[in-house]
Amino acid sequence: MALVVFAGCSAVLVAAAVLAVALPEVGGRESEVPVLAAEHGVDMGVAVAVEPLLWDGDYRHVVTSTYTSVTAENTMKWDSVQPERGEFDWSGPDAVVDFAERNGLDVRGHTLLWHNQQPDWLSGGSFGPEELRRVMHEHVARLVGRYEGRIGAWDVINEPFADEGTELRDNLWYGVLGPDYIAEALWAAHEADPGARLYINEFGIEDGGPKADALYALARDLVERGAPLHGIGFQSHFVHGQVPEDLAGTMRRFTELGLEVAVTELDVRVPEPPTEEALADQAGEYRRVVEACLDVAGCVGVTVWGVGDGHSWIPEWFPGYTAATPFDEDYRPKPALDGIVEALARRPAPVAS
Ligand code: 9MR
Repeated sequence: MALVVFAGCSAVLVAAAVLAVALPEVGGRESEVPVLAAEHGVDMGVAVAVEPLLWDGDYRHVVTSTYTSVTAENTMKWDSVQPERGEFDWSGPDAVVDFAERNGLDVRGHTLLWHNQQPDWLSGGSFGPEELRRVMHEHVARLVGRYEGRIGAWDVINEPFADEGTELRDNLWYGVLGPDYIAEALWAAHEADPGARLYINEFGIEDGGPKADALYALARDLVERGAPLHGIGFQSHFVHGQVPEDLAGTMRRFTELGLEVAVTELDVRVPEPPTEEALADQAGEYRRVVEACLDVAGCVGVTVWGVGDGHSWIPEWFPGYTAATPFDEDYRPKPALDGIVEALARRPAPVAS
């Protein structure tokens, strides 16, 4: 953007003008989010990447001024944490947890057992049940144990169901250990940190339907068997125009089992090019998702998947779609942020007892 500097204009004014261009609105509506979220007793979280967290002050500013919790977008996944067997890299996870603690943010741990982002030695290894069990227990014990008492909730199992349909996904764990790998991983995580809230995190369940029914049956079985399952994560990667009408209703089915729920990976992708109208509608969609969480007693919070549109997985994975987060590529708040604030401001906060 061209900046016209008039003769005689003081250096301070010029500096102020440059800052006004470079920084997101300080003290804008984003700063209302943490205050309102605290009144409701929920977290408003965001997925973070390590590099910009370390090197980009504007990125950090959005995180600390807007959100109350962080989820590591990639750096706590198996391929980052244990790239070679027995070699653990804590630099990324430590950076996220230290940053969160310095800034008074909660941390959600993501993720322990998943079919993606597994290192070659794991996905390509031909493990028998006993050895795979040992590998799983060691990874979970080291990772969860390292942050005992510091990471409040873990996505222990990520995406256990096939993309479509109602079958358990035929991943490494299922193939070698059978369906009980889920209970076993929950117990391993529980032993490593008895205070952590342990989740199954899934996508494509937000609107109810057969996949949600299958997850419900699994969750009920685990609860009945006394497994340490505490929550269900609703990933909530939505397409503009297709945000489900009754997310709260689907979440309530799970809270009736005594579980908590969370929206764990919210984004709403918009077709290119994003029009003003689409972004205005997207604001309403963000508002509705946050309202759904506030309307469910056991919903503990909403996490947005990406600090800004420049740090979103969407353009790479869904060519033709963009603008899925509440901040634009220059970290300027979008109407979606107003949607979040409106939801938090409109819904009455519970009266403290
Ligand atoms: O946002 C993550 C992206 O940077 C990675 O390339 C991708 C690799 O699989 O994983 C993305 O995060 C995923 C999350 O861990 C689980 N749910 C789906 C998310 C989007 O793919």
